[in-house]
Amino acid sequence: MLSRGVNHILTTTCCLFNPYRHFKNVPSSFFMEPSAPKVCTSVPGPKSKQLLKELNCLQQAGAVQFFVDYDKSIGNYIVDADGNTLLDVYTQISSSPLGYNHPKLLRVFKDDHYLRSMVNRPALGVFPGIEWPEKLRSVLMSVAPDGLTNVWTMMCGSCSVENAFKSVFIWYCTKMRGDRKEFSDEELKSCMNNQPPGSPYLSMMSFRGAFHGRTLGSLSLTNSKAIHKVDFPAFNWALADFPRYKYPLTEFKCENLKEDTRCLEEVADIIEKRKQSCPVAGIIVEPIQSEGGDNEASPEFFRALQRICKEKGVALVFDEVQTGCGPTGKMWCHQHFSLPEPPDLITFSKKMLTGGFYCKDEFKPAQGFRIFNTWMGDPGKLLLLESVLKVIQCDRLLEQVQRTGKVLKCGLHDIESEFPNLVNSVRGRGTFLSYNACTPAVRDNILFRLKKNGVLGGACGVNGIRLRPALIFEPKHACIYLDVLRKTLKEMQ
Ligand code: PSZ
Repeated sequence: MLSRGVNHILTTTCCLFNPYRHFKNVPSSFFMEPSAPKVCTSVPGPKSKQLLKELNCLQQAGAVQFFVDYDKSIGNYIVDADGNTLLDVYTQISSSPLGYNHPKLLRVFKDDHYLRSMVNRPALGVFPGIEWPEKLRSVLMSVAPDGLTNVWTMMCGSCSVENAFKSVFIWYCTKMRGDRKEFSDEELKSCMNNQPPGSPYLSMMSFRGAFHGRTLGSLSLTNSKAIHKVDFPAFNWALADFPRYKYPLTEFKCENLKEDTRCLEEVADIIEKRKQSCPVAGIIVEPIQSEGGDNEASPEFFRALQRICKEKGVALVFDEVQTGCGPTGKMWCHQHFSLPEPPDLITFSKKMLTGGFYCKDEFKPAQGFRIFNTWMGDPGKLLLLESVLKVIQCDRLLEQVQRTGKVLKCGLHDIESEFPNLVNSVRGRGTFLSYNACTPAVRDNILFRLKKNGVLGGACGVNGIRLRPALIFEPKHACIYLDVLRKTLKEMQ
């Protein structure tokens, strides 16, 4: 007799070999997902531990949690090397839009033409394929925020952020030059020695607790954890406080409003103070600070921030690498803020599968090669995104995110009132939700026990636990998460 666990793995595997068997305008539950998590060994189990030994011989693999069987993982369930099946609410650090082995995505490269686009990888900045402008229009521009008429593709989130702020500096310097269209000899000469005026004293501003990437430029904007930054030279760029709210929001309206004002005053202050020495050319902000602890700020905060940027002639970049592509219930999180006008630039990656950024026309440099690298993204990723966007639309996934998010948030509020000694401060939008544990140690213990009980979750900030399910997470998955969390917290009481 096969165990139930093995049986279901067999069922899911059979489904993988013929993934379109049940696919005709049916929503995501057609996946033949398992009906519940199943944990049969410790996680990591013996096979993962053996693989970890092998990997550690080749690199420092201290961050690896376990090894994954990507053939057997399906929908919202990740299957590890030891056959454990976990409900995945972390989804590759929030970067899987449709879960594992979605039939529509498996089909993309069965098309020979699409396969060739992937195999013959172009240097997109110099030799784009004949369909590239049309693909950018029909895929990326179909979900572009209003008013952002330009788009660039890039390899990853950090690379998108780097090139977005390079665009900001080009924009700022062009403005400063006024009618002079050419670079001066002095500028061209001094930049070759990393000196002004060619390498100008200019600053980006980011917020305490922000995460914008790990490449050397973006790392100067990142401020979530010292371990990310220590040992690396950094730009002396500007940092302001990001609001830290008290929860529940309805009880602390006054305090939180004061917090908004305090942070906004600091932003305006810093811009003024730096004006002579190292002017702020742009501000970059996450609509919800993610790695730094899922810190949210009010729509009023963001509207006021945009007003300050306008008044001071500073560009505003929204970093939607983690919040973009639907998890908050809208395509872009900043669309919750009713901004009077679009942000100047928006960076994306993760669920969008390709990195890149949108920007207003005025951020397009006058010359070629100024925003450039070899691959400038990957057309194959855009072809996958094309299918992702179709599924989001056909399966009405943004509505599903809103529905599932309500079930989740409501359930989390119930749980925080049942276990006030363990968890608090439930927050977020859509299924982009989180809560705090009472201490960092309790947070780590909750995540460890959640895994033992079949749920793969993620940490953020000092004591935060975040939910980052795929867009195909349904209310029934929310109920499984809530049941497992409740069981876990009962064990800890
Ligand atoms: O530890 C890490 O390097 C992590 S864990 C999660 C991320 C990075 N997120 C990446 C990220 C992000 O959340 C935001 C808002 N902006 C930029 C980035 C950088 O993206 P990648 O990792 O693709 O370079």
